[in-house]
Amino acid sequence: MQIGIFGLPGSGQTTIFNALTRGHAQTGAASAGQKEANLATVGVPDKRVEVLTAMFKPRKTVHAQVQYLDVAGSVPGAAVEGTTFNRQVFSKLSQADALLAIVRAFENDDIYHPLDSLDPARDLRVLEDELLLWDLGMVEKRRERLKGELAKTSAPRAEREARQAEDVALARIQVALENDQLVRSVDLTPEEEKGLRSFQFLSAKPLLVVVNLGEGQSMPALQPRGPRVKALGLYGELEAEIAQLEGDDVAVFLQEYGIDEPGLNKVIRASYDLLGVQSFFTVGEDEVRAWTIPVGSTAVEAAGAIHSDLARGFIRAEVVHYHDLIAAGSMAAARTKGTLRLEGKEYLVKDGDIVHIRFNV
Ligand SMILES: Nc1nc2c(ncn2[C@@H]2O[C@H](COP(=O)(O)OP(=O)(O)OP(=O)(O)O)[C@@H](O)[C@H]2O)c(=O)[nH]1
Ligand SMILES: [Mg+2]
Repeated sequence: MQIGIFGLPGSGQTTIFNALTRGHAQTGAASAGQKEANLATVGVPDKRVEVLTAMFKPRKTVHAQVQYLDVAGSVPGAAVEGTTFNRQVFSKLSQADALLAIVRAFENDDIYHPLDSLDPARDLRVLEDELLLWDLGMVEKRRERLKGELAKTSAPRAEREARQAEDVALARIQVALENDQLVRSVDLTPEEEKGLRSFQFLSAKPLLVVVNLGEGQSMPALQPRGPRVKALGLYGELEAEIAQLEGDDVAVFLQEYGIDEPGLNKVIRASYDLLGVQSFFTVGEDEVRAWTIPVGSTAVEAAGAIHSDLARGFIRAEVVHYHDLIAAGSMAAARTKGTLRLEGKEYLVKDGDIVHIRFNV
């Protein structure tokens, strides 16, 4: 799972990237205009994985993984002009599963704001417009080419029909974009969505808006557009400091500043929600491991996330929920209580299920 961070220059994107990844990427003037993106893979923090590790004492513990991508700040209007620089930035974002927009609220006269004033709601509109204009450019280009292709009457019928269907869907998207709506807001059939997936529309991706707050500031009002969007506030600079601390120091620091939990936990939770994914666990002497699957996945789909052989040769899944295992105290006790039970292929896996696949290939 990859989350692409973007924002206006100097909004604190790299500061928050560091907070989320415990990284040391260069921030501030020294990094301004840098074309190289920062990329880091981190384990998804999950207390349940720690508790299971203490219980099973495995040789190895593997957290679910999330990758953060931090690109250089986007200059407003650049998506329209399509400068090479911005094209590089936005095409990097196309690979991400979800986007994280950083909006500046912190005050600091020494740090340049490209729009000359602090206005988080406006900045979010500007960023959404950038995504929208990028997508509109792609739609226009593709429809222009389709026009030529549709004019060719010699093409096989099935091919012409597929192109016509594509053009119909793209026309709907174009109307939405021209009316300031994001691709996320357009109702597409599952087939249309599949057909258009290769465009990797930026405004189709779930969006998490993080307002970078200065000390003592509270969350400003925002009006994010469309569905599959969430907003939360983080004290970027503080969070980047917290991320460099170890052990007990973290709790002390958080308490001192009245922060209930590290920002990286909040961001992960919100991202999982937006992406519609959840975690299940596998446990044993060898390995305790967290896996990420879409909400609504069946037992056989969960097996497939582990290995295709497990899905192919699926017999049964032994399942116990994390809470039931903790309540029982051990696998054996959970079995006696009946909370560890056998489930079939169609069982809907829940967040926090501990799953053991019985299979035969
Ligand atoms: N006061 C204050 N300053 C911050 C905060 N977050 C970032 N800064 C400062 O703002 C400057 C820019 O931060 P960066 O994280 O480099 O910003 P960026 O968005 O990555 O900038 P570009 O990559 O150049 O677009 C740095 O000097 C940071 O120390 C914050 O929450 N409060
Ligand atoms: Mg940066």
